[in-house]
Amino acid sequence: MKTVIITGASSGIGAETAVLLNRKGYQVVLAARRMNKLEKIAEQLNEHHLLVKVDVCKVHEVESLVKQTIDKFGKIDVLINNAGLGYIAPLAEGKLEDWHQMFNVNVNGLLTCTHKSLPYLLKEKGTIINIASVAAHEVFPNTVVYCATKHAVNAITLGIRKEFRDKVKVCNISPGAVQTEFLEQSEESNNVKQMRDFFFNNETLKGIDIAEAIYEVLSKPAHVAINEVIIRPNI
Ligand code: NJP
Repeated sequence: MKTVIITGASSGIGAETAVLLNRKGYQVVLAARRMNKLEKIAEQLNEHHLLVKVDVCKVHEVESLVKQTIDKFGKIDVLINNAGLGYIAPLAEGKLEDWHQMFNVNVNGLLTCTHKSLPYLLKEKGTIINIASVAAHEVFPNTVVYCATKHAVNAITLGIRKEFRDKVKVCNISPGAVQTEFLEQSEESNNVKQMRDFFFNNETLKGIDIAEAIYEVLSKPAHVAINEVIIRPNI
C-alpha cells in the first residue's frame, strides 16, 4: 500500500483528496492544525489512516509528522503540499502580518514539509504534488502577495523536476475557483463579496474535482510524469 501525507487535510481540497485516496487504497496521513475537523473527516476513512496535528510553519511539528508517518507506515510515497491560504485585499490595505503569514504557510511551510520528507520520498522514487494555483501563472489585483507565493511554488516545482528528474516525480496542480473555506480567512469587503459570489456560483469547481485530478496524476505508470495541471471552471 502506498503512503501519502496530505497537509491542510482538515477542509476543502485536502479533505476531499484524503477521502478519495483512502477509498482508492492509499494509507493516508492527514495533517492540519484543527484536530476536531480531522477527526470528523476520519469517520469517512478505513483503518489505514493517521491524523497528525501540525502547523506547517513549525519545523519541529513537521519533523514529528514525518516521524509519526514512518513509525506507523514505514515509508512515504507521496507528499501533497496543500496547506495554504490567501488574504484578499488591495496592496494599499494589506496587513504586513497577513503578507508574512501567506509566505510562511504557502512557501516556507511547503519547503519544510518537502525538506523533511525528501529523504523518504527518494527511497521510494515517490511523488510530490504541490497545490499551486492559476495565481502561479497570472497576477490578479487584490491578491498580489498570494500570487507571489504561488509563483514561488511554481519555481520550486520546476526546480525539483530539474534536480531530481528520475528520482522523484513532481507536479503542480493549479486550480481556478474551488468551493472551499478559502475565502473565510479574509475580512469581509466588497472584493471578498464579489469573489464569493463568483466562487459559489454552481458552475465553479468542487474539492472532489481537484482530488480526482490528483488521483489521475498518481495513477500514471512509472515512466510517465505529469508535471503541470491547470484546472479551471468551464465558464
Ligand atoms: O482552502 P481551505 P482550500 N499549518 O481553507 C490548512 C489552494 N487553492 O482547500 O490548519 C497547517 O478549505 C487548513 O487547516 P487548519 C490554496 O492556496 C485554492 O481551497 O486546520 N495547515 C486547511 O485544511 C491552498 O494551497 C483555491 O486550519 C494549515 C487548508 O490549509 C489549497 O488550494 C484556488 C495552515 C486550507 O483549506 C487548499 O486550499 C487555488 C498551517 N499553518 C488554489 N494554514 C480555491 N479554493 O479556489 C492553513 O487556485 N492550513
